[in-house]
Amino acid sequence: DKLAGFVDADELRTKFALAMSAMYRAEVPLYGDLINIVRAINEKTLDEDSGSKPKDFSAIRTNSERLTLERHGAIRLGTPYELQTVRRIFGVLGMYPIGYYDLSVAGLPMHATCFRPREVSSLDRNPFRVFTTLLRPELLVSEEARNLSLELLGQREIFTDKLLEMLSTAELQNGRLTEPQAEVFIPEALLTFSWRPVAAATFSQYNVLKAEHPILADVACFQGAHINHLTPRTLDISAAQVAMQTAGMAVKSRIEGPPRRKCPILLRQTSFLALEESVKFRTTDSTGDTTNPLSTDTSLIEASHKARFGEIEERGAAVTIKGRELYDRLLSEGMSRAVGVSPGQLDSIMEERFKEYPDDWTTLRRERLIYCEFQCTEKNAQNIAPEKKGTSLLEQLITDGVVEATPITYEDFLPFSAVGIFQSNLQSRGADGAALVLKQAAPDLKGLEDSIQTKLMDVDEWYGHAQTQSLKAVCAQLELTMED
Ligand code: OOG
Ligand code: NI
Repeated sequence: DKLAGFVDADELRTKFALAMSAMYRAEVPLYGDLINIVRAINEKTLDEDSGSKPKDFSAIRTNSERLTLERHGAIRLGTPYELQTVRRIFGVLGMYPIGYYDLSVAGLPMHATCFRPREVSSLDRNPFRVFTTLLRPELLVSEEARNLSLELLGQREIFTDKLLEMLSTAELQNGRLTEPQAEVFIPEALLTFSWRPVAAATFSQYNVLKAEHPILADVACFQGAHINHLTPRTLDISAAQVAMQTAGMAVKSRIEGPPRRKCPILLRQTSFLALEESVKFRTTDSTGDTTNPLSTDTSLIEASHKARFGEIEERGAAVTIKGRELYDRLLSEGMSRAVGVSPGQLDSIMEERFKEYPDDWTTLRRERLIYCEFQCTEKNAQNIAPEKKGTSLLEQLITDGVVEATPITYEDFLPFSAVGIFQSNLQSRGADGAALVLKQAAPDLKGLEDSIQTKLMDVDEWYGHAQTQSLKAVCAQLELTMED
């Protein structure tokens, strides 16, 4: 729906993502190196693909234009107000909250959602997504840490006045901005997610929170919600992992997600470890002048903070609820057999365990383990015969070459992988070496929906809908009813 005079949301998202990528490259130069590694591997993989591989066994591919742009980032927010405002920012970019991720199972006082485009056509143009975490202060046992976090978060303002003005303007214009307005909006929005060299907290406040859990210090002590990684998508993560090691990066010891397969499913991820970045802290607290956190800039001290890292991902097919249950079961069986083993041994255990997970597209589809998009081919259905025993009409049409099935790409995240990424990048233990104990470890979808003030779209409904829409189109074209 192009409106005269307004910038298309897909276009604006691409501009924003490119600007964010340029910003992150300047802030974390290793990210630039990572992009180069991934680009080289993707080009090589696409070249090899243009050879002759049996279709049934080729991995999930995507058009190279989308691939070059494709990134996901992650931010950690402190309050419902911050989350609501971030929702408004991403809304202008055509990104909406999808999915609920509980991180309390791993001892993190947080839960998350993902902002991304909802339309397949928008995903194809630019699938930029942001994994967005919100602090759950109510889970913190330490009253001191909870109160201090809330005090710091209550004082900070991570959005500029100009940005808030642009958001109101967009909302009065049906969520759209004109070209000149967009030119103001993008840098102002970007500032929210940039690295601020001066912390909002004093050094002693920072240390109190860090001693409780490093994630608290990261969420509550800064003047912005710095983007903590920006991830390109690779077509061959195993090759990219080796290339990262060869380039001398401090790479995480193993790839998260399913083991290497012929038919990739879900998401495989790895990262280089967080860097020590220099940051200045005030030494006196802000009780004197709370409106200007820099009012005592004569007493800044230099220290460092570790939060930002680099990550790569390889995306596979989206799995159904049944497929996900099988994935979760095999993963947890593998993990329970892997206590105290090396990363290499863990990989072998997982590969062994996952032999139970079918690894060809036809079986995956027939057993309804993956979601597919269906399409009519050029070939006409001669006469659609009544079903042969044991095969559905749909499978028969696929066998006859009338209908083609393509696995739908997984566009979301995995909570266990996210936790693995979190943990490899923060010391997950407090200063005294004890793990952070939460008041309770349980998901709170309603709590996150109340905080964000909107419903989160259900991930399975989204894939189910995409599959059903494609089936409806096939039926209409072949003049069948869905019951057939
Ligand atoms: C988010 C980590 C999760 C992923 O790709 O699973 C994530 C964070 O560290 O803030 O980005
Ligand atoms: Ni990530």
